[in-house]
Amino acid sequence: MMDFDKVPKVSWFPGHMNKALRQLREKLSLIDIVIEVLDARLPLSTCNHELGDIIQHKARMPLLFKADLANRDTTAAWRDLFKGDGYPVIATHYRARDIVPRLLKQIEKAEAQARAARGTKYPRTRAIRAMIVGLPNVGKSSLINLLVSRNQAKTGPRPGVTRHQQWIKIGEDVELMDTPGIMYPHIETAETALKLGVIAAIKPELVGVELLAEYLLHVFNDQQCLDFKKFYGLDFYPDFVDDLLDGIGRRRGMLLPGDEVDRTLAASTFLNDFREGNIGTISLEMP
Ligand SMILES: Nc1nc2c(ncn2[C@@H]2O[C@H](COP(=O)(O)OP(=O)(O)OP(=O)(O)O)[C@@H](O)[C@H]2O)c(=O)[nH]1
Ligand SMILES: [Mg+2]
Repeated sequence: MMDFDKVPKVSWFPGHMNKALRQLREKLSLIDIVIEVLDARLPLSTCNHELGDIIQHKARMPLLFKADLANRDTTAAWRDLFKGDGYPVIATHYRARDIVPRLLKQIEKAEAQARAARGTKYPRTRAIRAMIVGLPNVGKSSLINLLVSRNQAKTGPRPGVTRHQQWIKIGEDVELMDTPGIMYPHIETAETALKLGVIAAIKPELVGVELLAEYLLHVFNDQQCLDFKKFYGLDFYPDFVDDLLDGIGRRRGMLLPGDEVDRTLAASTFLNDFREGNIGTISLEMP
């Protein structure tokens, strides 16, 4: 069992977070729907619990992204949970073929739902304006690139609104703000910091790559997800992070003078292989 007491307390600069929230509030006055990109492996910890208060009656659509890296059944359970709470949710990833039409359909549905909930009687007279928000590294830019590459037509800056805001037409009836809103997490426990570090939503160095590798090994062992043994050509299942890093380091020749394994490099390799989906698809949070 991992000892969470050794995880350093990750501190945040409130000014940083407040600025992001302030900018978000300003931009929100221009939009009709917020697409909140969540990491499918970590939907709860990548979700912003203040967002509901900020966007109020506007439509909100959770997008369980990077679903190719998560456990299929767990993602389905998360999707059902969000659905049960009344959210129009989609689970997908950047290589999914049908992503653009699915997203457009869901945006229109969500916006109609939100309008009905507000009791709006009049029909819409302009395109639906959408904005993508999410924590660092969850895939916001990849998603925007996907949407843009299908439809390069950028509409110019809108006079009288925000001067530098670009809107991208992504469907007959939907426009997307070209810059995503960056959110910051609330890190309440050491385990949350570890989870966010593992998916690189916070700088891994803030927690420490060796600690992150230890946590990831703990999760792999816990979930009996042991593909990494074969991937690294290990002839044993490591219970302890020391054995894992030693195994990876020796197999890959990550040695320092004196025949010592470069543990930081071995830990980073393990984490990168996880982030790229090379050592199994697992979820870090269960509904
Ligand atoms: N496997 C997988 N990788 C993805 C997916 N989407 C994005 N990535 C990768 O995740 C990393 C981060 O993606 P970005 O699109 O840059 O994420 P972002 O939210 O814009 O990140 P910041 O700009 O740093 O906040 C990149 O290496 C992407 O290639 C996905 O659906 N599946
Ligand atoms: Mg980005």
